[in-house]
Amino acid sequence: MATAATKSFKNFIGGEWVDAASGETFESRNPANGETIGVFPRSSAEDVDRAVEAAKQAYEEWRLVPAPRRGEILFRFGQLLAEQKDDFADLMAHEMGKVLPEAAGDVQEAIDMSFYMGGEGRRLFGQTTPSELRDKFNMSVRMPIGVVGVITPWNFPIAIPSWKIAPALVCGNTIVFKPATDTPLLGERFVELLAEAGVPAGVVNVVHGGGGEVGDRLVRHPDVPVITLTGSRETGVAVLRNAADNLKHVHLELGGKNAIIVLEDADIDLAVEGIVWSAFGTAGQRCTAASRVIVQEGAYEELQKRLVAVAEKLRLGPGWEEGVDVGPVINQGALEKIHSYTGIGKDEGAKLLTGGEIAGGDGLGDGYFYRPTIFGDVDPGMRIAQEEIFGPTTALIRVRDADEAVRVSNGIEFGLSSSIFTRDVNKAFRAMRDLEAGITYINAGTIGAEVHLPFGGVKGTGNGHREAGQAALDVFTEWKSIYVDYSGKLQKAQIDTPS
Ligand code: UN1
Repeated sequence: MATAATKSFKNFIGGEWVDAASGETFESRNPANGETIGVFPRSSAEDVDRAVEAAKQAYEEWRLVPAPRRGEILFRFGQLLAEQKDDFADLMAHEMGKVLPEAAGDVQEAIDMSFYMGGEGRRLFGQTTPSELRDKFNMSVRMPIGVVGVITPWNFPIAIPSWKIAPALVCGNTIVFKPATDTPLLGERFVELLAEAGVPAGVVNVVHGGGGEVGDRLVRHPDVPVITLTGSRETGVAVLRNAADNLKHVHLELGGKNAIIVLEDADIDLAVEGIVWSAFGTAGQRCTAASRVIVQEGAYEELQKRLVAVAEKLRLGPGWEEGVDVGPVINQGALEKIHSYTGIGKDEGAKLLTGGEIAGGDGLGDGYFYRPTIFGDVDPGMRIAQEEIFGPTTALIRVRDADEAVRVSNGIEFGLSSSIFTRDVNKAFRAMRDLEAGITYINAGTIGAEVHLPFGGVKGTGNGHREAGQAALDVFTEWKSIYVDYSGKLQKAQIDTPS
């Protein structure tokens, strides 16, 4: 419960901290113990409209700031974030629940992205090309687009906002940012630090509140030409539909049902480590989590045995405590959903090898803790092998050979991350070619993307765009082709043919 001492926070619009027009609020709670982290404005369309207006006005000046200067602000931001890395990680362990080393990794990813995109300020390369006519110069340049609506999830509450906001800013756009309602304080701190780094008033605005009000208004607002969303497939489809009337650019990063393949020739100890890290890290709440493990029959029994033994040793607890391996899941709804999949798996006839229960007692208090859960003898078509659970649950599937493994890995609606453990270079290269996913790891789990490579997926994971890497620039810019004729004559392309 909120007490008199609970701190209240505001929206950030046009450089001012303001309440929601309605005066309504919501609370952010610590998922490990239920304590209130803060009270935030429950905003509505009116607040979004004000923020969009502020961002639209700020755009006229920001787009003219030289890109290297915009990049320098990102360098400063990265520096400030590095100095405050421990504080941010600690807050993340409390507000979102992930364990401290992973929380520090989340912050590090944002530092990396800020430096990477800061450097982009001196690149933003276009092309120069010859003209087919004499005394004429051709080039293409990247242009900013305008106000970007940024809608982010709670599972990477600092990294993912940086993936969207850093490239959008260096390209010259302005932002209206809606952080997840489960992690609003991290969103607010992120923006506070951007302002401290020198981002001018109105260039980045924060509007707290739910997807139904704030998100939906952003998606439909005629003055927000770009929407970038990381969320569920269902939300992504709705966003795409609702943004269609305004022909918006929509960048979507949606679900995953990622698999690790383990072939008989693999280093089994290494594979077990990779599976544990990918399936149970962040309590399985990553788009890139390994929620399926596809094992060649000769390695199946051994791998299952070792995996279960390691999983049972994992320590659950609050993310900020030393020695904890798995923190809580984000909220009651998530806990119930994860647990319902345990029931579904059992009903489908899969064998529950370990876990499958809500964990309590022993210092776990009122937190939302779920035991690392492994199902064996899973059929590739079962719901637990097809649907995104977003929790610490993984499914072991037995296959005959590498070809069947790749077929099973591909046999889902998503296509984000994929992995294969093998010592056979031919099989590894075939998997690199044939796995239907935006990301493939060889002899590593399904998580661990780095900021300078494109991040995203094929099939139901997205709509063809990528964030991070150079690919992110395509989301936040439009190409302009420029023809400069210095001949002093009217030269007609395709018609005049100079010798
Ligand atoms: C996500 O799960 O939404 O590769 C992002 C990884 C992290 C990013 C995950 N660097 O798992």
